[in-house]
This record gives sequence, structure tokens and C-alpha cells, in this order.
Amino acid sequence: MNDRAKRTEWFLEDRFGLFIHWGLYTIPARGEWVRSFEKISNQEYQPYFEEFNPTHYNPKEWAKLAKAAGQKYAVLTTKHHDGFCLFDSQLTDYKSTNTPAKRDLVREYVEAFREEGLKIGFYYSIIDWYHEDYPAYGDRQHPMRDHEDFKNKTVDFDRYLEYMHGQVKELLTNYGKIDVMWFDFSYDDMTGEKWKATKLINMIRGLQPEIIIDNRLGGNIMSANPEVYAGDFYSPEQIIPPQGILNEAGEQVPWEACITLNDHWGYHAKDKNYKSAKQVIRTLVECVSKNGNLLLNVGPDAKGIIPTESIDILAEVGQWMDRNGASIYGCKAADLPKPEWGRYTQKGNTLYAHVYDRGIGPIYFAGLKDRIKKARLLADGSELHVSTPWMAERYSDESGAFITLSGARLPDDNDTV
Ligand code: FHN
Repeated sequence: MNDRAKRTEWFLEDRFGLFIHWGLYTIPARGEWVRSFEKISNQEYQPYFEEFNPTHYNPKEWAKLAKAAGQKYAVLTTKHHDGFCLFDSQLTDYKSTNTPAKRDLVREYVEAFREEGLKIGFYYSIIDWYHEDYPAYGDRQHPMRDHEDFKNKTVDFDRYLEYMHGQVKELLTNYGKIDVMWFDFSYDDMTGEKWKATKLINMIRGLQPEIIIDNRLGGNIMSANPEVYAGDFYSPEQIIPPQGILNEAGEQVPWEACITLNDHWGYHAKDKNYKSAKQVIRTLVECVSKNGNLLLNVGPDAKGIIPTESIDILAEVGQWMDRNGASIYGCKAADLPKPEWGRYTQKGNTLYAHVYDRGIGPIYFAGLKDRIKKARLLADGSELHVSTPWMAERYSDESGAFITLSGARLPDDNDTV
């Protein structure tokens, strides 16, 4: 088994994680790009730094919420594009321990989630709108390109890279074993060796040999080219790749779709456009049915409180996962075409049929004639009579949510049943 396969074994088992976008932008409460979209200068943004004090921040509650939702790992923004550090970096004063919070928010997150048994991920923005040596490349990446602060200003980008690499070293040295390093993001010609990615990756692998790294230091979000800095997994965002993601040899590669619960990553007070729990469950099933993971995002507010809507959705997803998690954890795409009534996931020679729509009459398992040994409803373990090729009505669930069957064993050559 190659190194990447070994590193990502737990990732392909766990399948479902929590993404957490949190920082100073929760005070304006108009999403994490507010500085760029509204061209807010460092000076105009400073009051948020001077008042940031999430009095209700209790990562133990966050960790319990994630665990109850069936999530097995988490990824917290340690620094987003605005350059504010949620950890006690020795390389900057722009950090949570210098705000009224006076707390290393990352350390508390690590301790709480580790105590609940979840794996630990760090999101780190390689884009930095605060650091004086970050180049004003294009409006999209820098809000202040045409601001007199930057006109005719020369930057020492190597000094920025020293800072960026140094902070990654702090994060991977001072907080124990870290499982995921989630960089964000390369763009235009700012990719790969422009970030000194090979040097950075070699340092990371030296500090945390088992860590997995996303693909955003090099290539683009969906690139399948196996560049060294393409990392260990691909990171489609707000989309599910139609066929999963294949490398140039046509092999499935590890990938993780990161998706918001409403329309924003960072807290937005007016964004009430939340997905339903059923939509989230179907998204998770679709990801796994295509050999992928789901990293589902919450955006806590300035007080450190996760929005009630998000809490309710995660709780409902957790109830489904409690009964149907076997059809997610360690599962992958089935070696069958997608059925018209829903989706398949598979683990070994156990097939999981996620029947979304009851439709009319029993369902038809195309291609499985005489191959189904037995079927059980995951929700309650009850037996389902299977008259091949038809599945009895027994499974129908008026809630229309959907059903996950299991035990439709696909006998293989060694099957003894
Ligand atoms: O610009 C960021 C955005 O704020 C958010 O963090 C997402 C999450 O993957 N990544 C970038 C957009 O691709």
C-alpha cells in the first residue's frame, strides 16, 4: 500500500467531518469575505480586533454536537484570509490572545475535540489580507489593491512565505498530533512553488508524518494531476463531482466535498437559507456513493455560539446516522449502476440501498437477480422479504425521508452462505 493510501485509510473510513469557519468577521456578521467585498481597510477592521470576545465559546459543546451528528473529524479555521490568528502565534500580534478574549481558541478546540475522540484538522489560509508583505494580486484576492496603503508599495513576498511557513510549523509543533492540514487557496499563477509548496510539504511531513493535506497548495480545486503538492485528497467546494474524482491513470482518488449549511461559510446574521437535514443526508450518501467524504460547515457567531438552525440540522442528521451509519462509514461506490430510485453504497460484499423515493410498488434491483442473499432494514434491523428481483413493499417509509437497506449481500466467489 503506498504512503498516500496508508495516510488516508482513516479518512476513507470516517467519511463525515465538521468544517468550522470562525473569526473577527463574525462581528460585522456579513460573511468571511466582508473585508474584500466592502473594501474595508485594516484601520476600519481594527475595532473588530479590539472588541472580539466570544464569551460563550465552549468547544466541548461543539465537539459533542459533532460527535452526536456522526462526524468523525473536524477542521477549524486557524487563520482565514483576513489574517487574524485564532492561535497564540509568536510571529504576529494579530491573534486571539491579544484580543479581549485572551484565549488560544485553537488550543481549546484541539483539547475538546480530541477528548470526544474526533480527529483534528486545521484550516490555514495562504492568502493574507493583513500581512504587509502579502502582494496585492488582483481584486478578488486582495481587498485593498487600489488603496493608497498599497499604491507603489513594494512587498517582500519571501518574508511573507517565511511567516506563512513559520505559522504552519507552529501549528504542527505546538498542538500535538494533527490529522488534517487544510490549505486555502491557490489561484491564477499563485500556485505550487510560488508558495514554496514542496519545501512546505516536506516540513509538514517531517513534523506530522501521518497527516493528510488537501490539494489547494497546487493545481486547482478539482485538478487530478498527481503533483506532489496536489496533496492527499481533492477538495471540491459546494459541488459533488458527477463521477467522483479520477487521477490520470483513471483511478479513484480520495476527495472531500466541503459544503455550507446555508449560503455562507462565515457567520452571516441575515442568511437563513438553510438546507434541510434530508438534503444533508442525501448529500452525504451521494458523496460516499462516489467514493468521497463530506465536510459540512458551521459558522459560529461572535459570541462563539453555533446558530440554532445548524444545531437542529446536525441533531437530525445524527439521529439518521445513529441507525444508518453502517451505510456510510468505510463505504464506497458500489460496483453497480446507480438505480433510478436512489443510490447504492457498498462495503465489502454488503450493499446498502438508499431508497429515496418509494415510487409505485416494490423496487427493482437491476442486475442483482438471484444475487441477493438477505435484506435487513438498517433503521430497525427488521427482515425484508426479497423476492428477486423485487423488493417487498415492507421497506416503504411514509416519511418519504428514505430507507437504507443492508445485508443485500453480493456473494463473491468465496461466499459460503
Ligand atoms: O475564500 C474561501 C472561502 O472563504 C471559504 O473558506 C472556502 C471554504 O472552502 N474556501 C475559499 C473559497 O474557495
